[in-house]
This record gives sequence, C-alpha cells and structure tokens, in this order.
Amino acid sequence: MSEMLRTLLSIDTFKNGRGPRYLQLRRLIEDAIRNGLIKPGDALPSEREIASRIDLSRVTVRKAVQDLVRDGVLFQRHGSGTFVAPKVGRVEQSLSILTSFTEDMASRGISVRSVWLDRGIYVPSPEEFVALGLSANERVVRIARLRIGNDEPLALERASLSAKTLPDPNAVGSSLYEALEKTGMRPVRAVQRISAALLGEKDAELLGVTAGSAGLNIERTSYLASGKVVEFTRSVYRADAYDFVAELRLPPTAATKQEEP
Ligand code: 16G
Repeated sequence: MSEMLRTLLSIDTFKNGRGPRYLQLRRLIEDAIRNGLIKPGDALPSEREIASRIDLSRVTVRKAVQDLVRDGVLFQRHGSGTFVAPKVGRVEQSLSILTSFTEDMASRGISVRSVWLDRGIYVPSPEEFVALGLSANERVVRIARLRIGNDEPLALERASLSAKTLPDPNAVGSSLYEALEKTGMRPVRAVQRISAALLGEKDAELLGVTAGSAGLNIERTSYLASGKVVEFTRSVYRADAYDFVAELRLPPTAATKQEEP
C-alpha cells in the first residue's frame, strides 16, 4: 500500500465525516482514484486492514467495497483481492458480430488511438504460411499495435496479412478494416480462438499492468466471402478490461419441438 493511501485511510481522515459510514468510505476510495492516489489495476488493502485502520466494522467496509464493485469502480479476483477497475470500465465484445476495434470503441463512445509497434513486409513464419494459405515466395505484411481506449491501453494486436491482400502496410491509417474496406478486402467471416494467459513482463509493461496479470490470448482468422483468408491476428487483451459475450440458441430442430403444443 502506498504511503499516500496509508495516510488517507487513517482514523483522522474519517473523524468528522457526515452521513452513513459506508458512504463516507466509498467517497474516500472514489476520491483516491480520481486524484490518482490509486490507479487502475492497483490492489486495495484487504477489508480487514481497512477496517482496523479507520476503526470501522468489516461489514461496513464490505458494504462500501461491494457497492463500488457493483458500479464497476472496483473488481474482485477470486483469491487475490480487490483492484481498481480500468477507467473505461469492462468492455463487452459480442462474439457473433464481426466488427473492428475502432467500431467497437466508437459504439461505446470511447476514443481510440494506437501506438505502432511494427509495420513492414516480411518473409512469412511457418505459422503465418499455413494460417494465411500462402504460396511459395509470397510475402506477409505485419502490423502490430498497442490499442488504447480513452487513454488506457487495452490490447496488443499483431496482424499478419498476405502482401497480395494489403501490398502497402503504410496504407493503414487508424483502422485496418477501414483500409481493407477501401480495396474490397474487408473480411465477412472470422474464426476466433480465445484462451487464458498470464501476461509476460514485456506485454504487461506495454499494457500498463503488473507482470503475471490475467490476459486473454485471441487468434482471429478472417475470411472474404470467397473463402480466402484475409488476416491472421494474434492479440493479447487485458482480462480485467474485456468480456467476450456469446449468445447461445437452441439448435433449430430442438427449438421447433419446444414450440409444438
Ligand atoms: C479487432 C480484431 C482484430 C482486427 C481489428 C481491426 C479482435 C480480437 N480482433 O480488434 O483481429 O484486426 O479489430 O481493427 O476482436 P481496426 O480496424 O480498428 O484496426
């Protein structure tokens, strides 16, 4: 716990407050976040420690913390504690609609920018060769970006495309899909594989979280209507910032049976 936070969570700060004690504590934590004393991803002291520092019952502390969890200001990870949530809140991405990062953010009113980590033309790796269905001597264009929403790093995306699909990596401005749309190459279908990951030191540093934080590895292979592969993208998303949501339905035959009287 930082020295500032220690001072803040002291009996003195709390002495002359007004209103219910749990609301006072809630306000204190919100102010600490607003003033940058505790930052997204930081751990909060345990309920027991807060309770003993400011002489409150643990029930009162729990109520304040649960309120903030409910409102998305804090989040809890089973077994490892309570943390300050990312500024953008958790982003929900539908798994049934093929949208771009730029579109996902725009639909939520989140401003987006990217930091370029790499863009160039390369000899394909064996994995890219297979995933993109390349023929001998074809080159790949690699585009690697740190994607940022409302000034907060959210994901690392490393896209590979055949140089035949995207001959000039510099043709990509702020959106890859927008660039592909211009040449009639925007994908219409994608297969996405999501797996859990612990962020390594380098990725964690770029994403502004502690090494070992939870991440989501996502591999997206996108296709044109003709079946040709457009992009093979490997991404690392912050698990504390993203929820991928899938809608499930009964298979058509089962649905028909249910409707019968
Ligand atoms: C999404 C895609 C990524 C695609 C990018 C294009 C996931 C996991 N990945 O982030 O594969 O390349 O959108 O976004 O959803 P852009 O058009 O904003 O560059």
